[in-house]
Amino acid sequence: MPQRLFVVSNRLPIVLEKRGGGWTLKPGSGGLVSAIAPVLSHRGGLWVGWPGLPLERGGDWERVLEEGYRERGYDLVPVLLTEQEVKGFYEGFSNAILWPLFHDMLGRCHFEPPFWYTYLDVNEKFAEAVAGQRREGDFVWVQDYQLIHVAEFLRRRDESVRVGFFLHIPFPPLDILLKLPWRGQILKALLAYDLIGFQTPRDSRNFLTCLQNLVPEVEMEDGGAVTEVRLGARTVRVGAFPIGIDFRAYEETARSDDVNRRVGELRRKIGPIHLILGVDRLDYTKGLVERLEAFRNALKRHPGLRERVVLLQIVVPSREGVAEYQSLKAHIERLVGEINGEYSTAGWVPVQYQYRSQPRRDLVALYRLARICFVASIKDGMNLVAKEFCACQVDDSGILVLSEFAGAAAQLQRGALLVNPHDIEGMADALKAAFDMSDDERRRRMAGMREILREQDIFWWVDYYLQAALGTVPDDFRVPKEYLPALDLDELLDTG
Ligand code: GDG
Repeated sequence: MPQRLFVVSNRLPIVLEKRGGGWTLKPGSGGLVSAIAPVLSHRGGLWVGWPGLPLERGGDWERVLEEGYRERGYDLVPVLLTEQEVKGFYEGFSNAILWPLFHDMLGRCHFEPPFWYTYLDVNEKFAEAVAGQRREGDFVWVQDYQLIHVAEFLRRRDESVRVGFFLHIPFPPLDILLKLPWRGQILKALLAYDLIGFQTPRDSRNFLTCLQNLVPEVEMEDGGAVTEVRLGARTVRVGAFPIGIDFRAYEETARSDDVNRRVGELRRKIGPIHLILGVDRLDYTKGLVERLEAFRNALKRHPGLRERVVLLQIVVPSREGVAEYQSLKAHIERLVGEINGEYSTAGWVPVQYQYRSQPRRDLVALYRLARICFVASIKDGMNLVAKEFCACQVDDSGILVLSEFAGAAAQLQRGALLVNPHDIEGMADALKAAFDMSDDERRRRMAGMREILREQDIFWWVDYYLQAALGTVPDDFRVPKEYLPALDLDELLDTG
């Protein structure tokens, strides 16, 4: 009997909706669900998470949840949260403290003590839900920053629990982590895991440096892909496991008749204009303002781009209850208006802006149609949009302009045009370089990126993480090299 797997994430991988008198249940979308679901069905297991809306025990929804998932070979275990808990734990500690801090945005943190206590209470609730179902030999895999303390609460009940963690967002450097009033508790909570997975070698290094400096008693042994950290009786393994996408599924959809038809329709509508595409959740980490400024700068300094390119920026509504996100939306909309006011001509509007989620088929058609995908994150754990764009470039003809501070830069550094999102002119010049790039170079770069992403897809990621957690990391595991820009020595030495 294989060991059962428990996946624990803030949200359950479903969408539960009240329709008329009853409930409907839809599977959640996204690579994580499609990669983990087969492993769960095969090993047997459970997915523990919040259903995403305020619910009470004993309602019809419970039957719908149970029946909907019986045939899938694994169970869903809902953790119910009150409105006050959602405010303190999710909107508060998770999204107004850890999210901005881990993205190096100290100024956006609201270090309010009540958020911390609610975070602990809710993490304990999640741990209780796991403990209630766990049997000896099961492996518990906790996902992301909302649930850092789950292992600590689990170990209080049973020291022998086997539990791993994966952080989807970046881990900050020492000087930033030090600002967190609860830095010691967070580090201690992470040390309760058996395996900690980060997106990139840089995140893993940041974590290890924090430990070395703040807990000098730790011993570390660098084992290549995985570093072993020892503190007293505990051994914690730490490594970088860059998350992938379901590459083949994207590629297949991009080649489908349906998408071909849609691409044809869109191509007829836009004519010979080159499409620059941005797709992001509304978030200050995604560099939306910087991207618009860079596009404006490109139109100003490279007039040859006028009437030849359009920036289509799709922004998916997110965390709409938070004031910071509302003012970001207003800022973006003002900029779009300004750029269009300055540069539009009869028949050409330079920025198209859509504030809504797109059906997946339409998104894939846009990924395929775009000549340039423009990702300008100020900081990003990985950035799946960059990878999805490459998977959909089945003709190898598009160019990825990618922020150096997206985790994806480590894997895609040879193929993408890497940019610093704080360097508006640098980004504008990269757009121009992308526009002028020869067919050969475009194809060579894209083909290289597609090869990496095809191999290191989401199934590879799940497999390697679980192998590292349950056995050993195979010898052929290739850790991506950290990306660091090569500065020009002549410029550095030029004292002028
Ligand atoms: C976190 C980390 C890390 C977007 N617009 C539409 C749509 N999407 C889908 C994309 C993509 C996902 O949303 C966004 O993923 P990202 O990776 O870009 O960003 P986060 O949501 O911030 O994710 C990130 C990730 O976790 C995984 O570890 O990469 O760094 O921040 O899959 O396709 N999907 C549809 N319509 C849209 O309009 N259907």
